[in-house]
This record gives sequence, structure tokens and C-alpha cells, in this order.
Amino acid sequence: MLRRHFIGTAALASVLCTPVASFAQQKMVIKASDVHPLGYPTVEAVVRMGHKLEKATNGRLTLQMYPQMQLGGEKEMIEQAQVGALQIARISVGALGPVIDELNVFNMPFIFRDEAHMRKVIDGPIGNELLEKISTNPSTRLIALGWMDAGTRNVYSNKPVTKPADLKGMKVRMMGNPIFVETMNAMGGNGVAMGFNELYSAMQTGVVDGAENNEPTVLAQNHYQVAKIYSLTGHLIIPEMFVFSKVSWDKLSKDDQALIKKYSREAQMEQRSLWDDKTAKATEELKAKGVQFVPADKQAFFTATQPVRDKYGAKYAGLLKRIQDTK
Ligand code: GTR
Repeated sequence: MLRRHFIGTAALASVLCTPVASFAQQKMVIKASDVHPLGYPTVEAVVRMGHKLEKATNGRLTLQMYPQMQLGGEKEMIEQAQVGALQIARISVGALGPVIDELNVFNMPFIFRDEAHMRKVIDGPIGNELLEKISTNPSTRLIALGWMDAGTRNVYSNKPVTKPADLKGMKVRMMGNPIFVETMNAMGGNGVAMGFNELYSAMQTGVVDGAENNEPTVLAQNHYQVAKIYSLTGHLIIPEMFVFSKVSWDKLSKDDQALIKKYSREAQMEQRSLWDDKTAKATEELKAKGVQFVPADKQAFFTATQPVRDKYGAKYAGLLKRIQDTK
């Protein structure tokens, strides 16, 4: 009896050990999601990363993309990644600010001199430190894999917006983060926080008079059908991120994690060239569809939004200085 019990324990121990032994062979279908459609640069870069992973692991790791808000908006995507219902979420830093406060540095108006400046910052030590901070902060429950480009955000509506006074009385949709609403208010309009998924119909029905975003988004989401004037206010240059669910990450072997990290950096760079190409093409396409591109007085918008930088910038003074010093 005693002996049988002993054998039973040994057998049980070996069963318990088995998953550890086969850990390196973990199979996983990586669910990835994005608010944009297939072919959009952020979506394409992640899809390509999936092909590489599949090839390198002989199909042990595969990636399934759920584009175009199929799994909800960005807030929902972050929550799903945090519980492991989704593995890769590609979201704007605008949506991540409420999760990790330090990222709000990038959500302030006119923080970057231009897109080249933003790229230097995300590709360099500041970008790497922020990825590390998100990944090592247990409350985020996310592993930050890399950055993506989202160009410059400009106001679009059915009237030109060249100076702060033009925004008077206009309701402009902003992403759900108080900084953005305050930015629009400081620019002269009325900022309205609203999910991306509600925006098209809100513009169509006049719930809002306009929105602000980059050229590829205006095209990909068909917003040009309801807003014909794109005014080059250039008030926000917000990078994006793709993150991995920490619970799912912990199920992967160190080798698989290293492989995903390697391909993530490649995806960051690949998205960059896809982005440049798409922005040029989207601009041409929007013009061909009758959208008017209007220059704006950026200096006036910069001056008008100084109170927002003063209010939110104070607590990130050190980081802001390093951003400004990045040449
Ligand atoms: C786009 C961005 C999306 C989303 C959207 C928005 O530029 O790619 O991730 O943040 O803006 O305004 O909600």
C-alpha cells in the first residue's frame, strides 16, 4: 500500500514536470488587433511580423489579425490584452496615457518639432526606456514590443481652420484623454472626447463639426466623405505602440520571447517606410476625392496651447528637457 502510494507520487511528479520539459515547444495562436483595416501600415507591419514568426517556428507560433475594430476600440483592446484574451494590441499612445502616466508626455500639443524629431526620440534611449518601464511595471500587465509612426494630426471639418478664432463654437472630436480635450479647448474649439468607432456617424449627423487625425486615417476610415477640408494645424504628433499581453507572454519560452522582440524591432522599422509611402499616397488620393488641404497658422496654435504644456509638462520637466535636447 505504502509502496503503491510511493509509485503514485513519483508518477504524479513526472506528470507535473512534463509541461516544463515541453515549455520551449509552446504552441500559440497570437491574436492581434488594430482599429484600422488590412493594408494600413500598422496592420501590415504586424501581419508581416506574424509571417516571420510562423516561418521561424515552423508554424508553432501563428498570428491571426483582427483588423478594423473587430475586437472593439482601443480601450477595449488594452483591457483584453491585460487579461490575455488578446495577445497583440496596436494602439495609440493617446489611449495608453491613462494606463501609464509618463506616456502623456507624448500626448501634449507641439512637443515634437516635427516628425523626424519624434522618430529620433522613439528610436533612441527615451523610446527604449519607456518600453522598458511599461513592460516592468506590473500594473500595466503589458509588454511593450515597439513603436509605430502615426504622422501629424490636423483638424478636418467642412470649414477651413487656419487660426484659433476659426474654431470658435466648433465641436471637435478628440481621443478619450483629458489632455486632448483641453488642447482643443485651448486651440479655440470645444473638445469632445469620443471613441473612434463612433466618429464617422457623429460627423455625418452633426454631433461633432470635425475631428483631427493624420491623412491615412482620414482616408482609411472614409472620413473624407463627411469632412472636405483638411487644415494643417499640426498640433499633435502622437506615436503609437504595439503591446503584448503579459499573461500570454509569460507562457512563452525565453527563446520565443527573444524572437518576438527581434521581429518587433523590425516591424517598427518596416512600419516606418510603409507609413511614409501611405501618407504620400493618401494625400494624393484625398485630393483626388475633393478634399482641400489648407495651410494654418501653427505659431498661433502653439501660443494658444502653452497653458496645456505648462499644466501637464511640469511633472515631466526632466523628460521634456531630454526630448527637447534630442537632435
Ligand atoms: C489614429 C490611430 C488610432 C486611433 C485614432 C483615434 O491615428 O492610428 O490608433 O488612435 O487615431 O483618433 O482614435
